[in-house]
Amino acid sequence: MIYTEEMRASQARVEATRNIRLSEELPRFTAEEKGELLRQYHPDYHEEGFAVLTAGPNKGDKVPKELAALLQGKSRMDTADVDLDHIQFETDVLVIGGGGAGAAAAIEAARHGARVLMATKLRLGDANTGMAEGGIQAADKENDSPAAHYLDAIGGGHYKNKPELLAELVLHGPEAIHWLSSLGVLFDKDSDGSMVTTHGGGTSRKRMHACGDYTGAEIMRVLRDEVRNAGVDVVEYSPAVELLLDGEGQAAGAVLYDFDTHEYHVVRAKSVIIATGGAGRLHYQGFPTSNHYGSTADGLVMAYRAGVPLIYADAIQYHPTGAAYPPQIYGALVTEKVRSLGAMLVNKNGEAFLHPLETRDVVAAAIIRECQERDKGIYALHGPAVWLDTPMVDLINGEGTMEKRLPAMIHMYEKFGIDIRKQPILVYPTLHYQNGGICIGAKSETKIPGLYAAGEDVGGIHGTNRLMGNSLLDIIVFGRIAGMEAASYSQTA
Ligand code: MEZ
Repeated sequence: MIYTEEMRASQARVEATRNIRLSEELPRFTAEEKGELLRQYHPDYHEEGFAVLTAGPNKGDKVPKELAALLQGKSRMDTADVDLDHIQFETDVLVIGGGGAGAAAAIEAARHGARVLMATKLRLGDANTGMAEGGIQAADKENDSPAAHYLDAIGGGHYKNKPELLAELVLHGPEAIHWLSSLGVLFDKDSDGSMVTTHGGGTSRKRMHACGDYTGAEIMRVLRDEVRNAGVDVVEYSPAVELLLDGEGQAAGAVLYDFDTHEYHVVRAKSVIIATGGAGRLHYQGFPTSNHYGSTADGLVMAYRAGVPLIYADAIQYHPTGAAYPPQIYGALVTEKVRSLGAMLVNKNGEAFLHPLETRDVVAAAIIRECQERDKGIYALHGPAVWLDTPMVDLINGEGTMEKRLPAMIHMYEKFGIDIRKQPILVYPTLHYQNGGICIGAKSETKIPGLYAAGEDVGGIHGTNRLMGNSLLDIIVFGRIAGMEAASYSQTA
């Protein structure tokens, strides 16, 4: 690894801060200071990155300009090439998207007696779910409760969360962990067999359940198998490009575009679930992203074009710690779990400038302020960055903790000759999550009869700022609900 002189000097200063312990004594912001930080430094507040929608159900709303162009652009379906009367697939439930939410939905729909077809843009399991690292939240410990989980999430979400969706999320948390365990997900356990749980940013209790730092990959591994076991038909490399409605305005299927043959396929379905994930690969405002290649807002666009409103489509989450060096992994996720295990964010002068478990929007804004305004960032080839003091994890929790709890991250850096157990790493916010999305009700239903949505493409559950681990939870909770509801709708349609 090549360090500039400045980086070497900074590293020495970081080492000098190691006697600081993660405690309440670290800088915490007051509510007023947080408000000011978010107003001035949060990337969402760069007005020039947004455009006002001039048509559709959210006419007049401001959304990222890249998204506005897609929502109002022309259809990706060339109508001249599509014969809607030529039906290639007929099914009860069509699930669009092969990530965690789509898989959970497909499994439940099949278990509830429906014929299920899943259409995926890439392969089954190619999705943000598999890239999720740090954990899944659920209030299933004695000192915790869904009510405490609710209060944390609604505070973190700036009280913008839709209460009925958040209630559904937290109440089903323990059941979601149980469901995943019953399918074979191997969560970390203590020697007495109880699940290990940790804190995340903005959580008042330790309720993060994890599988090392590859929680999403482990969940996706199990869900992928279960989709196959449940007898779901999977059509890969075939993104849906347009929804079909019948004469009464009810969901009736979708048109797929086959990447292999470049043909359109018409799917007729009695109910449809959109689970296409986020939009990080649109790289709003030129930000790097932690997201999967498939995350290009497909579901949002299809739903909007069919007349379904979006909620908080302007609320984007920047994960505070994207890798800022080396360039090969620029923007990749450095899990919040590192901070929950005690690592601190440290500026050029070796100062820990905030409590590392403030909520994500506050931490991201504080890093940007450190770099831009206070000139305490470190130049890291693509731009400024701050240190994340990873060796602190072993120092606080005992040698070997990193190997046990963060194996994937050690591996990611090892490839570039960096040993994160010995060297701090450089981080900067990365585009991570779409807080807003398709409007749904507590049964995952949209305003179009027979059309459901689940996962990162929906909005309202997390308000305008999601807490760590609540997304892996929502894909399971609302994916399963969508699957059951769509199956039962298809039986009446
Ligand atoms: O929920 C997330 O986004 C998450 C767990 C990310 C992480 O830092 O690991």
